[in-house]
Amino acid sequence: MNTDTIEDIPHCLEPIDDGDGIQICRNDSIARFLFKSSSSLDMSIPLCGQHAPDKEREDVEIEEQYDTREFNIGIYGPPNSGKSTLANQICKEWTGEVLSEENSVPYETRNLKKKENVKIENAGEPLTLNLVDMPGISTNVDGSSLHNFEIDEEYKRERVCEATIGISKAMKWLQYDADGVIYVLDSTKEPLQDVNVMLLSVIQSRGIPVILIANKIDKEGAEPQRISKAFSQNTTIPASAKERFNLEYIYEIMIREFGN
Ligand SMILES: Nc1nc2c(ncn2[C@@H]2O[C@H](COP(=O)(O)OP(=O)(O)O)[C@@H](O)[C@H]2O)c(=O)[nH]1
Ligand SMILES: [Mg+2]
Repeated sequence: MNTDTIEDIPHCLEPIDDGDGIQICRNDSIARFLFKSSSSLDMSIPLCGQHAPDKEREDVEIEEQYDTREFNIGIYGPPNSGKSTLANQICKEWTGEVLSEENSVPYETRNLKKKENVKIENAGEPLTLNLVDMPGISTNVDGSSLHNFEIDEEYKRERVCEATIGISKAMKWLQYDADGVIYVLDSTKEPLQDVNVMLLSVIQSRGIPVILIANKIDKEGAEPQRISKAFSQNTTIPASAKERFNLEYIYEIMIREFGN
């Protein structure tokens, strides 16, 4: 491959001058791919007429970025399954702060809520992650689920509209940013809904590790085994985010599934 000129570099590599006149590449994943393939690619040829980057130094930089990289974990699931409650429990325990509003009125979380640099630990094993609480994913965001709540019609329309935009952002995040997914379901509800089957298939087809949480097992009528049976290819953890039941086990599995 001839890399004498800037035109020969794939446009997605975005070479940036680091101040020393050395061109570095800010796109980690592509850089990692290129370094892994460096036996056939020469990355040290000058760009834009500047002097060649020091290959050894660049290797160290990329390696450091890789080692300290945080994992983007999205909390997905249908509305009201307890995503925000779980996100808040995790954040409260490890950062001392909450992340989202919890509410029995659907579509309370209508935008992505992100907490960066959450350091969790289990049995001496640490994991640093960016935790993102997602809006509830639903195929029919039409306000019908808000009928039983006393909400002003105008605000209802606004809430539904914002929820729809939030869902499209959450789907985009899944496509481009997610390194792992915590999928929260309400154990008192039938898990084999179109939206769950579709989303879990999408997640699986992208090779994103996923943990299923069979939430609300403190409630009468909870049947967490329905969830593990319906999605038997995934790890399912029965839990109660509200009562903090099984959180330690959730941390253990997060480190196992998302670590390294
Ligand atoms: N009984 C019970 N209620 C829960 C549990 N987790 C969440 N909830 C309640 O379910 C409602 C929706 O929770 P929220 O976290 O806002 O759901 P989200 O829409 O998925 O983010 C709230 O009233 C929560 O208090 C749980 O484990 N057990
Ligand atoms: Mg929420």
